[in-house]
Amino acid sequence: MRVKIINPNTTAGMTAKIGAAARAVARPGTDIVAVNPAMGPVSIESHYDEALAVPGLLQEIAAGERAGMDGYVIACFGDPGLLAARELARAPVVGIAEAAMHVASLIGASFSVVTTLDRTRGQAWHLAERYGMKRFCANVRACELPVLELEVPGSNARQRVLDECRRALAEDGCDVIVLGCAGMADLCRELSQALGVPVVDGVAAAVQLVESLAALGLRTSKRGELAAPIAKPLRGLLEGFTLPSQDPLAA
Ligand code: 5HY
Repeated sequence: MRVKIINPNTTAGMTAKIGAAARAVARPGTDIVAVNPAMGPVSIESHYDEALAVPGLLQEIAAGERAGMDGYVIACFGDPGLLAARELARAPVVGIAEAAMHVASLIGASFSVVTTLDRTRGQAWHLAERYGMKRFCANVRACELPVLELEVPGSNARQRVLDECRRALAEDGCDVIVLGCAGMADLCRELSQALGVPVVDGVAAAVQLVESLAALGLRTSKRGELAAPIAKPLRGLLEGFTLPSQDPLAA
C-alpha cells in the first residue's frame, strides 16, 4: 500500500519530520511518500495562507492519482482543500484535524486542541463544528507560537506547548489533548508521558485511518458532491490546472 502525506506548506524540514512521524505508525508494507508542493507559503497561519496552499496541494493529489497512490493525508491542521482533494482523487483523503478530533472522541469524554497562533483558533472551531465534533471539544487554545518556531532546534517551543497542555487539563475539564499543528507530531509521545493523558497527533491518526480505509477497499464516492471536478478552461496563472475534458481520473 502506498500512502502520500502532503505537507501543504513548503518547508522541507517540516515535511521530513511529518514523514518520520507517519512512518513510525504505518503498518509493515505501507510505503509512506511525504512531500510538500514547490509553490505556496512556508507556513500556514491564516485563511490567506491556506487559500494559497491549496493549488500546490491539488497538484500533488493529481500527481498521486497518476502514480496510483492508495491514499492521502493532508498534513496541516486546517485541513486545507480537503473536499477539493476528495473531488480530484478516488483514493481516500483524510485531513489531520478531522482524524485527530474523531480519534480523540473515541478515547475520552472531551478534548482540548492546543495550536500555534491565536488567530488560527477560529479555523479549528469551524472544523470541529463541520465535523460534528464541537460537543466533544472542551476548548481550542493557542501557545502564540509561530509554526516555524517548532522547527528551530533548542527553541522553547516544546516547553510552551507543554505548558499550554497543562493549562488545558487544569482549566478546560478535558481528558484528552489534540495537537493543533503537524509540526508538533514529534512531541506527541513525550507530551503524553509528561501529562499522563492521551495526546493525539493528527498525522499518526490520519495515516492509520487511511490505511484502514484502503485495506477495507473503501474509496471516495464519485456520486454527487465529490464526483470528479467539471472540466473547464482556467485562465491566467492557473491555466495549468485545467483538467482534460475527458478527465482520465473520472474513467
Ligand atoms: C499546520 N500550519 O499544521 C498548521 C498549524 C496551524 O503550516 N501546518 C501549518 O497553526 O494552523
